[in-house]
Amino acid sequence: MELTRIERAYQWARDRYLEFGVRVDDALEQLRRIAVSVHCWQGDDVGGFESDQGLSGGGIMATGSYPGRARNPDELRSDAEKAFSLIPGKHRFNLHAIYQEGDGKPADRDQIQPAQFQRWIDWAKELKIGLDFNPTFFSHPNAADGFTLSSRDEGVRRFWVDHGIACRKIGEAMGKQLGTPCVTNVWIPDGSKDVTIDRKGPRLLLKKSLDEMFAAAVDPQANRDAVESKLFGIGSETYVVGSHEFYLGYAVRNKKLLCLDAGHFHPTETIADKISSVLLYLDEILLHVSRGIRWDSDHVVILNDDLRAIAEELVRGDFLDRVHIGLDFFDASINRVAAWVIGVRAMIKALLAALLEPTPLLRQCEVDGDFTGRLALVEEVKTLPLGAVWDYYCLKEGVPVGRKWLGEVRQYESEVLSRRG
Ligand code: RNT
Ligand code: ZN
Repeated sequence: MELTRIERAYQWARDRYLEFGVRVDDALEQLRRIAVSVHCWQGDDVGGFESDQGLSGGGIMATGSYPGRARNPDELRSDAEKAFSLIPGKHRFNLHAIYQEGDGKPADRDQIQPAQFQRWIDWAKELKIGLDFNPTFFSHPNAADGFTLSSRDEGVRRFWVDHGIACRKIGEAMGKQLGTPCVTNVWIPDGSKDVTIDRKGPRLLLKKSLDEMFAAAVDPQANRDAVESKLFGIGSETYVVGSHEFYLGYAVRNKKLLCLDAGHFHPTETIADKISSVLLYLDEILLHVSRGIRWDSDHVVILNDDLRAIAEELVRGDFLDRVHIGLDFFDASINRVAAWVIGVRAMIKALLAALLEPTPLLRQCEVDGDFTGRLALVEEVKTLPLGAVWDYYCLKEGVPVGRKWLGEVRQYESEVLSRRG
């Protein structure tokens, strides 16, 4: 019988890990408590529901035209629920301001209110999940010239400051109603394509705008502010106002969360190595786990070395309570529900692998100067039966084991997604 096969494999895996001093049941108990913030924007190619123009500007781009994109909040919720039903554990959902849902004409960005997100909040309540939030500083006429919070046009700058304040209040409402703090993450596309003379001016303006935005009183128990840096974007190759140094300094001085996006650094630079440094100076951080291929391409996250290194850092440094794990990818070339499932399951698998690592043993080798042993054991650990533990976890969490989830996504595609125009 299927069930006994999975359980038998698990028993055997448990013994194998125990040989390395690892207690698998404890690892699963810890894993169960980790909530990953699943980004809404994989479901509709970062289009949002303000208009049907889709993603525009902002230096980010979704490529592909796989059919079945969610066209409205109900479809997005239904797709997300499908994905959640195929992912073990309890997670969170991460919204952007462009996913507002009022009655009638959408409110402009500086006017949005918690009311426009009440249906999302009620949905989250029903699912017993937390929400996270993001102001949207792109896909808008006031962002057309590539400058928002650092705009030299005072009216435009003010508009975006007001948008940021409105979003923090929405985040506060989400956090209050759901009983779990909402992380509201600020990312702006501001920058320029070519030779830039004044690199200082826009940064002064951005600092001023952030100060104004964060001056508005919002309960930190309900809403946490994060700021996300970037190296470059399409159309902002030469200069990005909100660089890593800019936001690292800002976050440290103002006690904000720093958001590290895996695609926002030089291609050989990994965010895994930054975590233990920035957490010396910051209480909490946010991750945007992504997969850049040659550039910040936002490919679906898979279980590769980079992902494993991030998860290992969180476990080895005992950082799980101080790091909010968010995902950030958008691939329009494959089934979008499958993209979510693949990415979130990969993240959870990476965390499981890290929790199953015989860290004390490896650390002891290191402390003893036994680098031979350290390298040898790291290689041995790689082929321990992670898959058997993963299957058992899925079984116990009541989600499909192995590739069975794909059958469910295919069925959903033929019954639901393929009927969308
Ligand atoms: C863009 C940033 C940002 C966005 C989302 C949609 O480069 O990574 O986080 O991907 O806000
Ligand atoms: Zn990001």
